[in-house]
Amino acid sequence: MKKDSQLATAGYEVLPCFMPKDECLRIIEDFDHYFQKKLPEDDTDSYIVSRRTTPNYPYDKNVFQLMNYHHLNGALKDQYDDKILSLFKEQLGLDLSIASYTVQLDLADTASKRPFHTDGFQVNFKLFIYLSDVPQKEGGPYTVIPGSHKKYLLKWRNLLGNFLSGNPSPDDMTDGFSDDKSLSITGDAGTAILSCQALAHKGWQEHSGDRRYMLVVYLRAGEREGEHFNLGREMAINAPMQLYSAK
Ligand SMILES: O=C(O)CCC(=O)C(=O)O
Ligand SMILES: [Fe+2]
Repeated sequence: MKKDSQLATAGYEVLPCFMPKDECLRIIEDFDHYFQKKLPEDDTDSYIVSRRTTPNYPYDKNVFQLMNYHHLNGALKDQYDDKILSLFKEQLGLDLSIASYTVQLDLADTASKRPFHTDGFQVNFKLFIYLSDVPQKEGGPYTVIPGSHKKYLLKWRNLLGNFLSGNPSPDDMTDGFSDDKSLSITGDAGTAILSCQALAHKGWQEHSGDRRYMLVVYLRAGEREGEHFNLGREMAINAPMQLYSAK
């Protein structure tokens, strides 16, 4: 594993102008169609996850995520798979595979954003691409504590604390990880963020401005290529949701 790249040392890297703005807009329109008018057909293996009515889960009530979007947009993998995998290979020396392209919508929310957390306890990676402009903190930018992927001791302390307090979200990182050490990554539509999900990270909690759309690309180890991806399927909505009018 390479040790000196920005992604390896800081845990994230920002690449402006990664996706053309017209393509970002097309994906937003696509999302809005599936979300508001006609859900993806079951046989596409694409579905929209919402935690709005999930019992005993207090977070992210205004987040909606279209999973396996690459099954609905055939061009995406051809255009981006190699580009994304070679970026991670250059930065980390790792052979990864792409598990899923997903589209995430965050409506404004200042009450239920998930706090700092890691995505599980294994090292894994995501690529985020803002599809709408996120020019300031009111837009709910992706927020990280640079270098925190290496704070092993502190992370174990959080794990233990969550266990002892019975926190149903065991990878929350609320102890010792604070906003004053964080960086909120603002950027225009098309900005990509390569991210190690062992970082303490979250969407900024004072999201009072425009809704935020982003593409979230899930990566995993190269040898897991082709494994079925069904994250959150049990929380899939079963009817379109008319929550806003188009832009
Ligand atoms: O919405 C965000 O900015 C954070 C999303 C997140 O925590 C994740 O994708 O793992
Ligand atoms: Fe996360």
